[in-house]
Amino acid sequence: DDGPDGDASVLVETRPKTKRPPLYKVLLLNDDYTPMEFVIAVLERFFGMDHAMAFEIMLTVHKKGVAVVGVFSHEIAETKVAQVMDFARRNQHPLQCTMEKE
Ligand code: NFA
Repeated sequence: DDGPDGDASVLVETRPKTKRPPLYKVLLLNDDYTPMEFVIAVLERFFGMDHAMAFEIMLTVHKKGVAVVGVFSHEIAETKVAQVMDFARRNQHPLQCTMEKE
């Protein structure tokens, strides 16, 4: 950059850098006790899935142990995790929901 002092040593941006916020995966974990129908209801209620999609993702978690159920901004992901954990606790199911940076 050729500033007021005439210094030509500072790098100048060439292409415009569009700063995207980091995204977070929301994960649902399998356990031996939470009823399948409850997991389906969670996926419909908090992740906007239709019944067929919710059934499919529930089965993936059941068989593989974990699945990504959505990708969100940090704030939305935190809200989803809190909503699922609260709903599970209120219904006395051990269902676990976590988030991780993509
Ligand atoms: N494994 C649970 C059962 O057999 C179902 C389940 C699926 C739990 C997905 C948690 C997540 N009742």
